[in-house]
This record gives sequence, structure tokens and C-alpha cells, in this order.
Amino acid sequence: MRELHDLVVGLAVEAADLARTRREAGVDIAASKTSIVDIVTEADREVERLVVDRILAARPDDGVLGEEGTSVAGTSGLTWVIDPIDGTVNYLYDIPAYAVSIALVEGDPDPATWRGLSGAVVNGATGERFEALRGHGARLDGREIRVADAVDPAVALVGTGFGYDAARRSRQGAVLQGLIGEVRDVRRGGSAALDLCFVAAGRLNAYYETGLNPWDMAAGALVVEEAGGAVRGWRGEPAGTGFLLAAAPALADDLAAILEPLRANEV
Ligand code: LIP
Repeated sequence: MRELHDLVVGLAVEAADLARTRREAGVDIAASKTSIVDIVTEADREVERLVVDRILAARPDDGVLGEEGTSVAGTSGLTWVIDPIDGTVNYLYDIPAYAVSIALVEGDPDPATWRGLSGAVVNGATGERFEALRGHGARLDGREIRVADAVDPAVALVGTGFGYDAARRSRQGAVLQGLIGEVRDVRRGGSAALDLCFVAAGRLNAYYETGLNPWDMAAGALVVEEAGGAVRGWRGEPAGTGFLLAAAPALADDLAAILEPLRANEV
């Protein structure tokens, strides 16, 4: 697995360099997807092509799932889950919080059933490299990282995010209105992959969001777990599109107790 992990990390670093180079040259919207604000740039597509070409050259029997449309069924039992540029709106606005996220999972690319094996999240703007290999801990630029110790929700710094559907954002806003008086403060970073890694590094006490895609969470979730954190879904379900909450285990319990009456999963 060490060799495969080195491939995951190496690809994420190479892809992040390409994303940054394209950012520096200027970025335009190539198209919109699920709504007018859900945009894709040519760089998203080019970075995904680069990563997929490298993977299939090195691992032709593996499966691949990518945000920008790649869907390859493998025969090896392993699947690569790719978000070429997570935080695309940040990327468009040149906000230095966008990342390449690459994970290798055992099984299908379904958060409810997959087993994360290796993951890397590289911030294209800062070059920060988050990584985790199952059973070997989590690292930031080679240094071991751990989630912050559990704290009372009243002093917890919590990250969250909002979807590309306007009605959903309004409902997510209503949940946030119910939560914000119960915690220290809230951060909206704009990249689920980086938000999860910030929990792993103790830069956030917790992160929750509803409506994420498998590629938004695949690598970051493993980084949190290998940093000693919990990544959970709604009421004991696995984390997934329906709901995701990441934090130190005891804080995850306490925040779930606050978010449940707010029906944070029904947005
Ligand atoms: C984004 C996520 C973010 C979420 C956005 C969007 P993208 O992914 O990272 O957490 O709030 O709605 O889903 O579209 O930049 O890959």
C-alpha cells in the first residue's frame, strides 16, 4: 500500500501544480452544471484528465470516479475517487482555498460501503499537502496531525457549507441560525476537502454539511479518521450525501444532539 499511497500523493501534488498554473494564467467559466452558480472551469476538466490518464497508465484494472464525469468500472476491487478542484468557486474568485482531492477506496465509490485506504488533499494555492494512509495516521506536509481534543460546543469553531440550489441554501441558512448561538463561531471555507483536513489538523473543532458528493469527502474523511476524529452520518448512518459531521468523537455526539432537532439532514 505504501507504493500506492505515494502514487496518490504524487498525483495530487502534480495536479495541484497544474491547477495553480492555470489559475495564475486566468480562469473562465466553461459551463454551469446543476444550477447557474454550480460552475466548471476548463482547468477542472484538464486536471481531471491528467489524473485519470496517469491512473489508468499505472493501474489499468482499477475503477475511477471523477467529479467532471469520469466513471470507469474496474476489476481490481479498488476505486480512485477524484475531485480535480474542490472549491471551484474559490478557484474562480482566486480565493486561496481550493484543492485537488484524490482517494483510493476498497469497493465501489459509495460512501455508505467504501473503505478508505489512502487519501491526499493538496491546496493548489498554498501547496499544503494533507495525506493519510489507513492505519498509519494523518500528516500535513509530512508532520503528524491530530484533531483537537473535544470541547464544549459553546466554544467550538464549526465549519459548514451551502449547496448550489438556492432553496437548499435557504434551508441550510435556517439550520445555521439555530446552531450559531450554540457554538463559538462558524466558518464557511468553500472546500469540503479542506474543511475536513482543517478538522484533522485542529484548525476547526468540527465540520458538517448536507448534500456533499463522494468526491468532496473521500480523501478528507480518511484524513480526519486517521487523525483520531469521527466522521459520521445522520443518526448512526455512514457519512454520505445525506449528511456528514466530522469532529472529535465526544464533540460529534454533542453537536449531533444540537443538529438533530434542527433537522439538519432535511435541507
Ligand atoms: C463544493 C464543496 C463545498 C460545498 C459546495 C461545493 P465543489 O464542491 O467543497 O463544501 O459547500 O457547495 O459542493 O463544487 O467546489 O467541488
